[in-house]
Amino acid sequence: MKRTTMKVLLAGIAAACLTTFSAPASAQATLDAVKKRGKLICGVSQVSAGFAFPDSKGVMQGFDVDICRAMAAAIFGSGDKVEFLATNINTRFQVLQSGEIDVLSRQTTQTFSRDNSLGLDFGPTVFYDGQGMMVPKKLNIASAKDLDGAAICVLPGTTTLQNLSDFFRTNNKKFESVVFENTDENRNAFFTGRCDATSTDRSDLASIRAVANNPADYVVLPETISKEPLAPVVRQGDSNWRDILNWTVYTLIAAEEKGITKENVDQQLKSEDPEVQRMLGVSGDFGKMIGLDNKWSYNIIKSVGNYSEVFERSLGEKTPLGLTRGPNQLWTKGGLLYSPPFR
Ligand SMILES: N[C@@H](CCC(=O)N[C@@H](CS)C(=O)NCC(=O)O)C(=O)O
Repeated sequence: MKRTTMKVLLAGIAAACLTTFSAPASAQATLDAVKKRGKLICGVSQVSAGFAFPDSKGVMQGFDVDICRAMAAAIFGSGDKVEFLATNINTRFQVLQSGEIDVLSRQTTQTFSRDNSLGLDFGPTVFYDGQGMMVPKKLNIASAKDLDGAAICVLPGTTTLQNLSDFFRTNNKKFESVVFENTDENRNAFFTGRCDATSTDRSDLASIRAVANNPADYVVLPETISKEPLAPVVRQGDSNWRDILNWTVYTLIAAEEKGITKENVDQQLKSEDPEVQRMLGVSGDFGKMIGLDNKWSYNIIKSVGNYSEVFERSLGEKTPLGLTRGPNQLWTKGGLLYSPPFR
């Protein structure tokens, strides 16, 4: 091959690599509809302390709620342009499928069958959880393996019951499930002694314990019997919308990696770090590439802060839930949180 031909070819490849692909308008259907409506509709729980619950003024607060606010901020520049629709365990997927909500942000575990049979797509894991069991302290039970024959309060339509069956079968033990329709009933039944134990995601056990009259009356047993990667969910088939969800979550993680906080984000606009500049819209056109303002990431951080701020505000050690970061720590600190590069 002649040198000039080679040069032309390489220049062509380089140009092709750098060319930004702009998606056809129809691929942005959800974003267009949300922009036209002027607000995001986010499906959340309403009964889950730390994740999604109304405060004394009726304003929704919590970790899952902040994921919704982050998306609203990415789209509209304000974390308040969001309506929260209360969903429960049984309706959560239907309201998303039917288009009543734009995104579901609600302690929902990504599993193979949910991902591949419901016409839905999961975003990045926002909270790495696992199923645990909680018992009244007075029962003096030290391990889940001591629960042979126990009555266990659970919710239907969750991953919980299948995990319990697997765990007890594997350990050659039996249990009796006492099934309730919703968290309130489940919690009350457990608090009033109708079951020997209750079992759900460990984060949810912390949330249940946090609202007990005397949290110290209950202990969470040491075993974690499953993987429960909790992730927000969108409808399948709108890749632009899924990108907005994905990169909203990645912004929270990357902002923590880079030390960008709600407080210092304005100073960070002067950062000399090229990646910070691209994230915050100081250079490049990253917002435009996904149909948003170039300040989309700046707006997310200005509105809810970085991942650590979102976590500590609702779930951290200074909250009634008192959770440590555990696997929900940055990969650089031994955890599983990792953002692809803003490049
Ligand atoms: N992560 C599991 C368990 C979810 C779960 O049990 N969630 C409870 C705790 S928030 C809940 O949604 N309760 C509210 C309700 O009763 O609908 C799943 O996705 O199936």
